[in-house]
Amino acid sequence: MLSINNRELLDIPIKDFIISSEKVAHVQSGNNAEHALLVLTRTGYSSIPVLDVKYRLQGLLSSKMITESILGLERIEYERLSEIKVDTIMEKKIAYLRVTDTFKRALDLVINHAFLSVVDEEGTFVGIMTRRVILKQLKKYIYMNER
Ligand code: 2BA
Repeated sequence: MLSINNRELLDIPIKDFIISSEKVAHVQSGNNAEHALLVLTRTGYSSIPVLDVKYRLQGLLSSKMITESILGLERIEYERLSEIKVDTIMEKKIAYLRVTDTFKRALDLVINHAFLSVVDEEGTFVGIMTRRVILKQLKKYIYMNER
């Protein structure tokens, strides 16, 4: 059985593992669904953070949320995309991290979320922590302690 000092890893602050905001694709809550779909399609990500004009985290938007919003009875009503605002279709109740959180909280949350937005004390978006980054750190730590 693997014997590692769990606390050592779990207590590490997440600060060093954040993908900074400049590298993260996002949309603004006031954008329309057409623009949002363009961003999601161009970047290839299935869901991205929604921010307000002051860069505060507002929610999460996925292509599925957009498709559902234009689903008519018999057809997909693409012509409605430009009328729909992101803040009316985004997920508002989302899990997120604070910059001061530890690896343990990120690990707990990432089981159900592919990525977590990270905010500072004022709620300003500073970046994301992805499942990939968390798994990489976990793998590194396990391999290091195996030797
Ligand atoms: P997904 O878009 O569903 O992507 C799932 C995984 O597929 C990603 O895991 C990554 O390994 C790979 N992948 C998808 N699109 C990629 C791309 N354009 N370039 C490189 N690899 C890509 P993670 O890296 O753990 O990301 C988890 C989730 O975090 C992503 O889910 C996406 O929703 C979000 N994400 C990651 N990086 C982002 C960024 N720079 N901007 C916005 N959202 C991002």
